[in-house]
Amino acid sequence: MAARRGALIALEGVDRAGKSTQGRRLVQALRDAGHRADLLRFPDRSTEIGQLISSYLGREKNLEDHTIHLLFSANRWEHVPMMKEKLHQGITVVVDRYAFSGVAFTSAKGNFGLEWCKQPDVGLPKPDLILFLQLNPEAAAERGDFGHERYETSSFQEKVLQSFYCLMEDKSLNWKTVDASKSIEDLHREIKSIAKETMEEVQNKPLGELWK
Ligand code: ADP
Ligand code: 2DT
Ligand code: MG
Repeated sequence: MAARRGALIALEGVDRAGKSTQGRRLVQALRDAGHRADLLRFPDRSTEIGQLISSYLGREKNLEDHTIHLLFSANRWEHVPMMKEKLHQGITVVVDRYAFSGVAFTSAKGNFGLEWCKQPDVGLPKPDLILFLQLNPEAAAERGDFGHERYETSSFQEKVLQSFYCLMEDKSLNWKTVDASKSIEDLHREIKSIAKETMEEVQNKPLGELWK
């Protein structure tokens, strides 16, 4: 029998929903429980492509809208060999944002269809679970002001949210919506439990290809 593989778990959701907090907590808890688990975040600003993306987000650099979309996708593809290796070695990979943020943010610009936005990410490792951290705008606002990066306005974020809802209609993906207004601890417990269930379920199943 082939060795058991790790699960690919994506965290998505609106700004300040707690994706980064829960990603760190989840990986730590899985490790504490004796599982092998690693956290990745997209964009990964540490690579050459990631540095370009970071200067775009920080408004130091202007890039044409198609161009930046493709760079976000390239920033995922450059990690694919490493992600596959980890998953096949039995390491669970938790990603803080993934292709769904890519599609939701570009399509929120208005002049981009969902299908065009999805194309560059077709064939990426398919998440076994996409946890959508749902939080209403008022609750998000209580967690602090927006930063000063591109996209950080409430009108744009509302459009992003509508794009996420369109993507969630795709029943070939395992979306699970969780209530992100809960305490960090309660949400962590819920996420950990769903993650562990998924890890059990997929360990002997082949890794899928996204949107294929
Ligand atoms: P995201 O990565 O989704 O933007 P973060 O994890 O960075 O969100 O959290 C945004 C802010 O909200 C941080 O200050 C964090 O400490 C706080 N926070 C995260 N989760 C919760 C929660 N469940 N309840 C209250 N505050 C939270
Ligand atoms: P954070 O580093 O705070 O998560 O913000 N984005 C992200 C895109 O526009 N396309 C993508 O493919 C991804 C992964 C969301 C990063 C910002 O970049 C946006 C917020
Ligand atoms: Mg974050």
